[in-house]
Amino acid sequence: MGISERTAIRIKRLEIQGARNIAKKGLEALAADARASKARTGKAFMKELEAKAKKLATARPTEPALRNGLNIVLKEAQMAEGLGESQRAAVRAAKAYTAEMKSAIDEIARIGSKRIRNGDTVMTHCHSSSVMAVLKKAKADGRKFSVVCTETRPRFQGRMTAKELLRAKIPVTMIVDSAARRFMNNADLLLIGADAVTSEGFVINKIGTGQICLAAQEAKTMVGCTCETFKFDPITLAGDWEPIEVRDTKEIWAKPPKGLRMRNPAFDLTPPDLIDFLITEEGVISPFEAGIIMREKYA
Ligand code: RUB
Repeated sequence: MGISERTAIRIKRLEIQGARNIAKKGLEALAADARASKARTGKAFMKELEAKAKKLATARPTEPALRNGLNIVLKEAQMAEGLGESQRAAVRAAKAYTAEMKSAIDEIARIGSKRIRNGDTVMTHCHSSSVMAVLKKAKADGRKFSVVCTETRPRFQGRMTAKELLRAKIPVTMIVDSAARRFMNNADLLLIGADAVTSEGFVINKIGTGQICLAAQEAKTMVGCTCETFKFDPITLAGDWEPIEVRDTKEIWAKPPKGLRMRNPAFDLTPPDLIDFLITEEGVISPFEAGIIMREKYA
């Protein structure tokens, strides 16, 4: 078993979490396997690379940041002439994509920090590395604010958020997911991450995001979504639905009573009219502009 297969298992088991982290680790794994490949011909190498990319891409279906990166690597390797050049092209493309991801999050932090004002209460859901980057940059920029984070059932990613904020010395209060509406009246900004954005501007993020955004609309609290443009999913432009991962119901209740039916979707869709702005590395935009950027980026 290669590094890609092992990484796919770790992604599936949620040992690697968050869209950005999943994409980064997935591409690093594919690059390592490409470098170490024992294939003897360019054709055999491509077959091997495609199979590994498929394992990674299907580990969690709602992850266009990973899928887009894998597609670029495959395309670059395919276009190169001969085995050695193909291997090098795959490694180069994976490195370039992860470097682009790094500069995108730095830019999002720089831009997003300005949306946090002194005295703000910022609410967040789940654990998003780009939301974390914005909050830490706002703190570094001298802003004083506090955060309310949901615990994020069933896997409690909110605990990762809380721990990271405590380490960064940003005041944080944790609430249960169902208390979000209760606390929304006192929030100035709801800041969420994204796993995917569709061509119509729907944001797909951790389950529960949609109802928290509804609570924000009711309370007239601004909603911002930190989102690198490589999370824009071109398959939606071509008409496909963004697939929503459905996880094992044991995450909800490990030993349920016999006969109980449960459902455990990992993500939900929030319509663009519930989101005031997307903070991308290209600037603050309306979610309704996602389709235009997607067309430019992936045409
Ligand atoms: C994580 C989640 C995050 C997004 C964005 O879900 O929904 O909000 O992935 O994260 P899971 P980032 O824990 O199921 O992977 O900004 O780090 O890409």
